[in-house]
Amino acid sequence: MKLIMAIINDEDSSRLTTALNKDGYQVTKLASTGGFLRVGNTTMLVGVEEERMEKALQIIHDTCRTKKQMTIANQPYGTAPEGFIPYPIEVTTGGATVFVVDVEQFHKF
Ligand code: 2BA
Ligand code: 2BA
Repeated sequence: MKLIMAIINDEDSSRLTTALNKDGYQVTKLASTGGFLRVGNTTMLVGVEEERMEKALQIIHDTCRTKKQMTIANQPYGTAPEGFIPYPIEVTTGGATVFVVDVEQFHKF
């Protein structure tokens, strides 16, 4: 058995849970926080039989594609230089950071 740990955007978590459940995967969703941006993200734990792992990874890949979107570059309140004009920048969102580890034991008590 393998344990998939997928760190994803909050906005993709509901769709991913639905997609995995639809294919019979059980999922545990944890609220997490990225250490760099310090904003919330979602960590999904999926325990799977080895032969069903690739399919689960495919679902994660297909559901959490990266997308480019425009946002407004903002300076923290009080630090913007006088005359600073907020400007649009392109950022990449979505995607998934995925770890797969061997499960030594699996119990349901
Ligand atoms: P990603 O690399 O796509 O990572 C998204 C989130 O996945 C991370 O959130 C973190 O929660 C998790 N993550 C990624 N790699 C990990 C690892 N090796 N171990 C454990 N968790 C991991 P954040 O830390 O808030 O980072 C958000 C985005 O900021 C990252 O997106 C990356 O594009 C950028 N980033 C992170 N650290 C950076 C750094 N030191 N310098 C420049 N950009 C950085
Ligand atoms: P939930 O996913 O909310 O599932 C709660 C209970 O609903 C499950 O209890 C199971 O009895 C039932 N259930 C789940 N999916 C089902 C389905 N597709 N069809 C019919 N009944 C279903 P448990 O199996 O004792 O699991 C309790 C909680 O443990 C789960 O909450 C989930 O958070 C976690 N979990 C269980 N197996 C997991 C796995 N392989 N990977 C990740 N998390 C798992």
